[in-house]
Amino acid sequence: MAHYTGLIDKYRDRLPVAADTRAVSLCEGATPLIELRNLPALVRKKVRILAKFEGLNPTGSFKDRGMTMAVTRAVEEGARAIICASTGNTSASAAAYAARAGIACFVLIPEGKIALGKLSQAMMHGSVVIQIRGNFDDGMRLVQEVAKAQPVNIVNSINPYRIQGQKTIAFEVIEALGGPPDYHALPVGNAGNITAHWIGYSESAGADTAALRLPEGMRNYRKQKMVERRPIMLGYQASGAAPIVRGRPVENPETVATAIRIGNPVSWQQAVAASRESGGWFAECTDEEILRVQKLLAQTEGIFCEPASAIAVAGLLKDLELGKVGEGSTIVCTLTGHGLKDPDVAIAQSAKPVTVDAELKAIEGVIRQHLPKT
Ligand code: AN7
Repeated sequence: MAHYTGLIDKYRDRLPVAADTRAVSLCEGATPLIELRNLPALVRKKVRILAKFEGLNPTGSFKDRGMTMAVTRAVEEGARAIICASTGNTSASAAAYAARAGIACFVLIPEGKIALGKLSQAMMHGSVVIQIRGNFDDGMRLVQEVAKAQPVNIVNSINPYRIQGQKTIAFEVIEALGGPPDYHALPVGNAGNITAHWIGYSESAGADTAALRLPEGMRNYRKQKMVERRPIMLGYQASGAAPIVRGRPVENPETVATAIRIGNPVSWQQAVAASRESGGWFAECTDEEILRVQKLLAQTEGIFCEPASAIAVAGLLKDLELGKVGEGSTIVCTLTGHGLKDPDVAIAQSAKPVTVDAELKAIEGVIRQHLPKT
């Protein structure tokens, strides 16, 4: 078997790159699809839930799928620098791929509102980190303004190459399952990812979609029908940052899931089109629900995702309980980012370490106290 060299090389004929385009890649993609073993029984539902664990990408989130495309194209176009606004993961990914490509990277982040792991990545990869006294939506607006006058290439998901790279997640799910799932659940922040998922599924089904906004000159990769149908898309937002659920922008979004602390998503219309065409819906989860399920996944399945990612499963469990998703279904949940991204939130909600003297007796005491009863 050939050595895996990343999603551009693998899906070259389904992506807007030339046969000889040299990919800027960190071998992103090919993430595992992990069947949940314990959670369905725990909630007493006869369903098959699979986690597409995007936290296992090179920088720990799904953003690498879009970033390999965006940076590859930026380099081809001769860009000297890229720029993005970010709640954290886009900045981490942009910083890494810019380093790989040997170009400069500027990231705008909301001061004090990005997870520590993500900040450490943007800094360590040598990007210029600009903290703004404002939120992601302010940053997004500023990036678009500044790119009009400065020689910087925007790598947020308004860059169509980002969406093209991210659509490959649907290709991988179809390959792994031998077809689409019945439902696909994921978090919705700036709404690029749900749009990309739907484009990937639509292309695989040989179907058209209004979610696809093609810039001039870009091919439509809708091909021969490889699968018969598309899944129902379930998009979940945090209650304090749920503009699409509410039907209006949220001026001051707030949630513990800082990755999706977004009040006015750029791909709002495309996401609504995707959801409608699929027969799906948007719903919300509270911070408490998000954190409860993040911990549940970590402690019953061994899967440590970040809070924003856990909302895919939290929302699904609610919709299972409501009977909106029926028993017998197969559901894929995209776990968008790794739990290590946000150590503060993880530590704050976990049992504290016990400190004892370095003596056998003390250790035995702790073991006796915590050993499961036979
Ligand atoms: C873990 O990094 O917007 O709906 O600037 O980091 O495509 O925005 C992150 C978004 C879900 C939402 N899960 O995806 C950013 C940023 C995680 C994320 C989302 C994000 P979109």
